[in-house]
Amino acid sequence: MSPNPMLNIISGDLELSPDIQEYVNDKWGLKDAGHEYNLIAIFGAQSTGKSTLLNTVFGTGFDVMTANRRQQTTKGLWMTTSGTAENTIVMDVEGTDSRERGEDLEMERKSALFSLAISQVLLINLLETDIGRSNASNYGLLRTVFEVNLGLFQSTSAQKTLLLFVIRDHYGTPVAELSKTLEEDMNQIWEGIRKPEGLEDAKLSQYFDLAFTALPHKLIQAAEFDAAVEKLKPWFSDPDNPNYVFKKEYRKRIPSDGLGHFAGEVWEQICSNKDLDLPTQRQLLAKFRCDEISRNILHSINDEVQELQTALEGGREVADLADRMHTIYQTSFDSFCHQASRYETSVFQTERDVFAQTLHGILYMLFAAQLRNIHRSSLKSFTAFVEKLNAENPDSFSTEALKQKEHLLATFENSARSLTIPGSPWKYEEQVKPFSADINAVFEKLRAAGIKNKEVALQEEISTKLEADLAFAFNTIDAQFWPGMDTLVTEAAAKLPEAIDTHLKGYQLSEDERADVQSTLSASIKDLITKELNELVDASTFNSKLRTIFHSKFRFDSQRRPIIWRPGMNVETYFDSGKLLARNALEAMRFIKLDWSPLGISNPPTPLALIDKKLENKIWTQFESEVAVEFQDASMRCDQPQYKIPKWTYLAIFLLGFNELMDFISSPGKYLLIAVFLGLLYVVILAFDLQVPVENFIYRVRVFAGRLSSAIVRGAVTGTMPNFNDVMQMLNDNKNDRGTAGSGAASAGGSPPAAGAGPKED
Ligand SMILES: Nc1nc2c(ncn2[C@@H]2O[C@H](COP(=O)(O)OP(=O)(O)O)[C@@H](O)[C@H]2O)c(=O)[nH]1
Ligand SMILES: [Mg+2]
Repeated sequence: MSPNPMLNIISGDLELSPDIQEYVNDKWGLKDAGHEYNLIAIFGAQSTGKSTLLNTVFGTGFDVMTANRRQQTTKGLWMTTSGTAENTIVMDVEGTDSRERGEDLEMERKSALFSLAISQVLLINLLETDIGRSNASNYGLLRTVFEVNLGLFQSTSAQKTLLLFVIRDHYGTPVAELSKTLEEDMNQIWEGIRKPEGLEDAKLSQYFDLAFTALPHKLIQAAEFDAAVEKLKPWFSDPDNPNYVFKKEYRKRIPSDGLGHFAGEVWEQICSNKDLDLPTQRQLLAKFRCDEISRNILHSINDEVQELQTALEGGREVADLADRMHTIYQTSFDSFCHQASRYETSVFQTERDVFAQTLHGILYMLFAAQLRNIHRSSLKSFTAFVEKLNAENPDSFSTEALKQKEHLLATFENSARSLTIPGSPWKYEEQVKPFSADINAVFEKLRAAGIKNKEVALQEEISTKLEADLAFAFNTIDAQFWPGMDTLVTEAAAKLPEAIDTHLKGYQLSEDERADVQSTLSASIKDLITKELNELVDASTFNSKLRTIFHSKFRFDSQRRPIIWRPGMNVETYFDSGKLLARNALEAMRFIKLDWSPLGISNPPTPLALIDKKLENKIWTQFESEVAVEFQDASMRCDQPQYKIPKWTYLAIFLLGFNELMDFISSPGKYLLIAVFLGLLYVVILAFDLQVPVENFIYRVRVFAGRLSSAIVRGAVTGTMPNFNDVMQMLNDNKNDRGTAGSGAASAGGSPPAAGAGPKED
């Protein structure tokens, strides 16, 4: 079997190899060994068969000086693992009295320090012949070992190292006797060394255990040598062997995955001639390794965390996030504890807490992002849900919306709770609070909107009904008008509570809200009635209303039969009573005389003016001028005497008109032109809106023609035909008629007619 790879961990130029940890981890397979590995180093004079011994016992491949190469073979410190003993690192140390380095005690001291800092067992290789010779180079080396050991471990006397003396070229003298001599020599050296303050009385046995073995000369007694080596091997490989050297108490408590760093730090301390204090070094190592382990674990979870982060930044809720977060946390935390707990407990415990906090910090971003997404999507879905309720199912608004709200709140709280890493400082309740506030705000906002919608719909419904009722009520304006309007108000008010209950039952209104809706609707009823009343008394509308009222007396009799004006009828009586009614109606509409109290609205201190003086004048003047014409028309009919046209009149008309008839038959084109001219005239009248003046003109012509024809007919009957003076008189009368109409119009700008002042009262 070929030996395991070897590493020159410290070169002949005292450079430390940067590859130690790589060799430990990969080449020697000790990465996960933790504390379960052994480390042994050998000391002794040059060319005393140290490398040969290690190779024979441990199956290593250290260089051995041959007859051809009589110079120093092993430069610096070499390390490898045993092929025979499990998890055992073997270190071959350069000889100390080599020709090249001569008396380089500094190198000896550094090697001793380094070996003691990391090894459990030091093999002290010496020839039998050297024992008892206090000037032997080995003894000097051991003095160095003892001194530096005191510096290294002064504060931890419990830390022991085993010194296993291998007596080479053993021949004759019993090992026990040699051991005794060696032990005495060691104690003597111990007594002789300078001890730090406070450790003056320290004993060698507090720091070192001593063990002894002997080997015959390899070349001279080859078979005996081989047999002795075979017996020695189990000392290093069999824990059950009574001489087993790698006892736990000798361990330097450097986990295998920290050996490289530790060796580096120790070597740097040694080379810079600083005090090397192993407990401090161990703490530094622990800190270093905890950081490194933490970094590695965090690096290993980085991809997954990034992936989750990206998904969450996309606004999506990650379904199995809670499970994945818990797994990431637990696996990382366990892995940290597993690796880091091998190092100094106090450092480990502190670093474990720091690591947990780091994990909390990383996972908190996921926790917060997930909750932010749930928050957003829940609000969105809740808004849609509640808007749909408003639109499609308002009758069960509160029940359904509250149910959904509770459901979303519970889901959010569950998510927040399940995402919380136990032991983390996160307060999931603090995430629930703003969500709860937001969802409540959405609920309140959409509920208010729903109520407003319903209120508007209800208002429209009430308006439609009320407008119809008002249109009916406005038909008659008499003494019953305002009492009738009061009834309307009372009825509308009485229906409100039930209407509100029916329309808004889904919103479960509070008393205050109900009162608000009711007062809004009451106000809208008042506004509508007021508006309609104002429209009613608008000059043009109200004028026709007044005429209708006037006509109820002037055109219809008490049985509502149309009146036919006949001579001898008293037009003034009809006219005056109609005008009085109209006048009363106008008077009645001066102010709004309504009791709003059924609507919960107190009446204003002064009556609400509907018609001011100016409007009243305008309405009345227009009304009077219009009914004046009707009065004249009716009067004229009643003034006309009854007559019959005698039969001969028709014959006379035929005879007198014969020429015209003939003229028409002979040249119809002339008459056609006249017809076209008349047609054009009509179009012009229409186009320039001249109907009223033309009608007035025609009316006057008709009145004049009526008078004239009456006079002619009367003349034909009485035999006194009207003369020129009579006709002039008639034209004058006609002018006076126009004067009457003109004075009516003139009074529009002046003082209004007082009640009953216009028409003559009966
Ligand atoms: N006297 C003696 N020489 C040995 C023994 N084993 C090996 N040698 C020889 O000593 C020389 C140096 O051996 P090496 O192992 O390189 O010694 P190192 O310098 O102490 O490592 C070689 O020529 C070996 O053959 C032994 O048990 N006794
Ligand atoms: Mg050697």
